[in-house]
Amino acid sequence: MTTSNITFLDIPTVLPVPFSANTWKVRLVLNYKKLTYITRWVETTDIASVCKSLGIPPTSTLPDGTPKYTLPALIDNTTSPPALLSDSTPIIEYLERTYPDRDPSRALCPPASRALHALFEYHATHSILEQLLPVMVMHMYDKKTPRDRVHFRERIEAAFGKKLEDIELRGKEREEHWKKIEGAFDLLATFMQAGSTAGELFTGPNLSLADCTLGGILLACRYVSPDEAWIKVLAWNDGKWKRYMAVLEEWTAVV
Ligand SMILES: N[C@@H](CCC(=O)N[C@@H](CS)C(=O)NCC(=O)O)C(=O)O
Repeated sequence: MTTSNITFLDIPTVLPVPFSANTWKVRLVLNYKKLTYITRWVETTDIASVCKSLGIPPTSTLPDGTPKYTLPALIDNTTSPPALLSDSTPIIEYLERTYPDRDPSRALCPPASRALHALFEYHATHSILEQLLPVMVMHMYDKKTPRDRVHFRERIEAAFGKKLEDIELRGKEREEHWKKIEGAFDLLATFMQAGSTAGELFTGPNLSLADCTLGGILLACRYVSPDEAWIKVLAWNDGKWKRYMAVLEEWTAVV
């Protein structure tokens, strides 16, 4: 049995791997830093009750004013009292502070880069991650555990005021939406090509917070929609994302 001081809370699926872009973002960091950790799998249905019982803080507030709990979350028992963390970027900043690399060129998010990373995060969330729902919602639903399917349907249908099947775009609307997403990837590829010095990643051969954000989104595409989203992404920008993912592969183990 593996013993570890770090417990990472992630969401199970019916696949052998998770598919949340936000949890992948942190898992990439745990693997990159070669930290020993165990995963506690928590179905979406149970996130609030499990986080409350463990003392993990909420990440935002629901429209009715009650606290909203999300994953990823992380417990580090190395310290006393243990560190109880939620929200992907603060978790990564904590790991960076607590387990810095001896080689400064391997820093994921030096404090001076915080504003730029926040700007990138905003862009990636709004122009890519949030845009995936209308072309991936049924793929997500199918890959959730049976219990989580019920919870997912209730939550998303309440938020959108329509059935999941009607959120999913079809025909011409779907193709136009994919073009919009492709445009966001084109923009990234253009900037990355202009800025690249050594390698496929944002800042050279080493991982940065921006790579974790983008990597999480790409892993979500690969696992949620291997027959549509991932095939499209691989074909875009002269194979840029295939090469990019080949570099990230080293940090994608699920333990
Ligand atoms: N700002 C949070 C967002 C995390 C988030 O939205 N997580 C989703 C899974 S990808 C979640 O836990 N959803 C549960 C729910 O909405 O009930 C982060 O970056 O960690």
